[in-house]
Amino acid sequence: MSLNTKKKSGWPGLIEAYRDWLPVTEATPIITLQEGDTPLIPLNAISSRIGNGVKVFAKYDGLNPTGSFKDRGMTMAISKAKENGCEAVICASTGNTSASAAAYARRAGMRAFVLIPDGYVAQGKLAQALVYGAEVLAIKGNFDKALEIVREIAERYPVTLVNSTNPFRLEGQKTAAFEIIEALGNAPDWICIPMGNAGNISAYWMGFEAYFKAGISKQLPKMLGFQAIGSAPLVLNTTVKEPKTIATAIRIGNPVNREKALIVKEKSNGKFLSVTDQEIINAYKLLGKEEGIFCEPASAASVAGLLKCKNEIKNESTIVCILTGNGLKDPDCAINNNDATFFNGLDPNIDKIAQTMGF
Ligand code: AN7
Repeated sequence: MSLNTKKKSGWPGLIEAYRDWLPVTEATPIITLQEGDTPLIPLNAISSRIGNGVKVFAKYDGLNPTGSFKDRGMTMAISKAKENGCEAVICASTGNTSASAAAYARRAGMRAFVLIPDGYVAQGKLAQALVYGAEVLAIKGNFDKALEIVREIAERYPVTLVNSTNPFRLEGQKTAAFEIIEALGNAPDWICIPMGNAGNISAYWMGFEAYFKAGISKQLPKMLGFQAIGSAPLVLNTTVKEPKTIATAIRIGNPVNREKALIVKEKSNGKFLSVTDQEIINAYKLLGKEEGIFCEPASAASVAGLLKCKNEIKNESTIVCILTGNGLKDPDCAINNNDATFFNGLDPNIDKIAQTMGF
């Protein structure tokens, strides 16, 4: 037997992999769970629905260590916090940031305080925060209120804020753009991405601009950002007081990276659009049933948005949809939104089971 060299091995995590592109030094302690290096998966069923030689891919960032893209930012934010001697971090979260902050902070030996909107965080994410040892503070109020509070607390007390207002978060997250360019040999024509606080769309653009300026890619993508219709402050160009959507991850009414996102839209000649919860669920089911990819509802907004823009796609385009989080994060949504055939309470009898199977 010889060594299987096709096996992915030796990936050191994204800070080591992209050290030259990140604000770290030899003095920075690297807190990593070997995040990054996520697959770019061809979406064959969705590509053929669009036709005209269009190639659609999913950047499946739900395969990061805590199941979302937040790990890319958190390895940076926590490493820098550790370098600065910080002993506690805090964030407001719709769920994924809290899971990621808890994992990385605890790994670094820090306390992790997370403020969440009581009752609006998906079960898997809450489970993670608890198991990773976060100190969970659930408030009667939404994400926007929670963010207001943590910003104030981080000003007054010795805790570091690790929401996407922390510049190191976006630095880490920009590496996903590098990976896409490396996989495709160039930047794609379009990026389709869900938006909440709009940190991620801003981070992707930083990554695409950096590789473009360095001559590594020959073009910049058009950035298409999608929000749920009941929670679409960036589409409506306003603040939404009571955001509503099944995609709790992006249930955000007052995005902190609004200005950055508007610049990305303008510079990339992009677009912000909203999708309905039904369109999100349709895309979520389609990804599951026809592509074998289980993402969380917020992530499916990228594919829902792409399908909505179907008629504007140029022939032979290459498009990447960002699947930001893993479907296992939100089991309730999965159980309540699927087209599966599910017979329960069956007698353990071979003939009856075969009959039920239609034989
Ligand atoms: C799966 O965890 O804001 O536009 O507190 O979890 O960068 O905010 C999550 C956001 C998209 C939106 N997809 O990203 C949080 C949080 C998933 C997410 C977004 C989030 P941004």
